[in-house]
Amino acid sequence: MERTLIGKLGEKVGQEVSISGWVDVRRDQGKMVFFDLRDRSGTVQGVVLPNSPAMEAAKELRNEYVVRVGGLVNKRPEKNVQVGKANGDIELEIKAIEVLAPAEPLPFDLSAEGFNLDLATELDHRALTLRHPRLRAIFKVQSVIIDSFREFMKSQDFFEFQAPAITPATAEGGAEVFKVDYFGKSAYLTQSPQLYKQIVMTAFERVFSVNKVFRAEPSATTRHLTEIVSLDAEMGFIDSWRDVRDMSEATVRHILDEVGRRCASELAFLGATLPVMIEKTPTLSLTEAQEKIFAKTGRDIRGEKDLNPEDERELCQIIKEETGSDFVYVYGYPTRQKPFYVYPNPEQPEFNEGMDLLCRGVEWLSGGRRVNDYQQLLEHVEKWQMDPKKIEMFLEAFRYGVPPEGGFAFGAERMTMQILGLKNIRQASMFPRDMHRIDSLLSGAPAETEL
Ligand code: AMO
Repeated sequence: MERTLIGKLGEKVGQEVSISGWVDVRRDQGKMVFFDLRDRSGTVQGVVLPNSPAMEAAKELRNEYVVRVGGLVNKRPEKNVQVGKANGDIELEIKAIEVLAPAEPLPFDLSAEGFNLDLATELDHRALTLRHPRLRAIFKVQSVIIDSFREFMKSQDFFEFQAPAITPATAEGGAEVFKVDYFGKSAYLTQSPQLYKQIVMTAFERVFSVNKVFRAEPSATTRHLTEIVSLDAEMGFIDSWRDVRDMSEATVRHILDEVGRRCASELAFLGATLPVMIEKTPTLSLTEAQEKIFAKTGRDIRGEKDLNPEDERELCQIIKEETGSDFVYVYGYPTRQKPFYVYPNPEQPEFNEGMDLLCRGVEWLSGGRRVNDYQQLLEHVEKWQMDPKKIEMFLEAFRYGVPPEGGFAFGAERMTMQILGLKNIRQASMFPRDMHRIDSLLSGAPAETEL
């Protein structure tokens, strides 16, 4: 008999069906055995009655056995209906069971209610914990974030390209880069598709990419990973960095709308509320942000080159209280604080036209206007003490006419973590990498890596 998906069983009341999936939970009650059965479309309760021909086979089933089950879809009696639960009004009377694959006894309780692992154990057993509804919900939300980023970019006429992972130079500067032994020569794992998205922009005008990027973050924090999914965009013919801000705001707004629309049950299950994006997200210069924090808390960070995590948390709190917005843009960082490609403000060249978007106390996104004048780029390359030979491919594009341009990028994991209110970014990465972990803990790593 053809397989019916569990999510479609409601349409088959009174009919014999065949379903395939996993044993989610087994419950023995007197002479009857109950199973929750699970496939990609949902779960359903099945019952094996005492005189059922399936009783013999039912005896050997444990959680996570893979089975093909034949039976009759029955309406549940009124008193047994579970209101609001998918398939809560039906039950499968099981008449035949075929084991497709057995499962060893589980090392922990994987049931929806009983699952209660510390993060390190959850990560050590990702191969199993991924099956839990909480984890599946998190990664469903993440896939909608990435999908809706793509959809929005395409709707705005951005062209998708694939950026290389192996690069001859570091785009973002700093020491946070993995060196690769490349046939005896040195190369790097890409920190960002930055230079490539700028090159590709010169051919296609509006471009985006969904790429793995690598950061050799030497510390273990709750918001840093060494491998992330970077959602990048770059656009030509802007008048100022504010056009980039507006495009990034519209992108985030679309993503939030789509997550709200397509993940309502996941958000409810995870107890998450979407961050509030008001009509126009508050936008402050770094100096204004520092003044605000000083005025509100008395903590004087005026003149600092950047906001630290505490400043970011406080600024978000202040903005939330003042405007109701969970988001705030901060622009105008000291020019030398940011990478060489960021455009200095012509009126105040010591500050640049770079920006960050913060939400719920954490940076989600960076971007801004770029230097598009070749001579100015060369000056920056010299000032930032970079080797022009290593970025010759990038420089070549800028010798041949590049319009005023800018772009932005955000990390899919940060966004997932902050939308869902997760405490640790590792929960928002299916196979997180940090300085202590590649699948399992690296030798010599401290046992406690939950920071
Ligand atoms: P930046 O370095 O700020 O900017 O990175 C952009 C966004 O990527 C995320 N992110 C991280 N998430 C988790 N762990 C990390 N180690 C990590 N590093 C970065 C954050 C951050 O806001 N080329 C510029 C972007 C641009 O100007 O277009 C860049 O890479 O969400």
